[in-house]
Amino acid sequence: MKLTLIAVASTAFALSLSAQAEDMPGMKMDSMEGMQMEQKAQDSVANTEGTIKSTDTAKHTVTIAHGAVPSVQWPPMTMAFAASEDQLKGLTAGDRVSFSFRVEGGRATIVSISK
Ligand SMILES: [Cu+2]
Repeated sequence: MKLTLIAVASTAFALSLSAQAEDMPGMKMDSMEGMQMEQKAQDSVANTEGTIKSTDTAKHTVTIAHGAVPSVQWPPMTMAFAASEDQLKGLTAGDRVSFSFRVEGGRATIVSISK
C-alpha cells in the first residue's frame, strides 16, 4: 500500500517535471529573441550619403535621396528622416551630405549629418 502511494506520487512528480521542462525552453527562447531584437535596434546605426531634397523645420524632418544601405538592407530611395532643429540648421535642398541614422519602430532618425 505504501509502495503504491510512493509510485503514484513519484509518477505525478515526474509528470509535473516533464511538463515544466517542456514549458521552460519555450519561455527562454522567447525572452532571448526579445533581447536579440532589442540589441539589434540599439545597434542599428547606419551610415550613408545622399542629396537633400527638402527640409521641414516645423515637422523636424529632412527628406534625403540616399544610396543603398546594406547594413539595414535598404535599396536607394528618397525618404524623410527625423532630425533635430540643430541638425537641420544650414541644410538646403541640393546639398550633398553624409549622415548616420538610427531606425526605431519604423522611423528613421538622423544621428549625425554633415555636408
Ligand atoms: Cu531609405
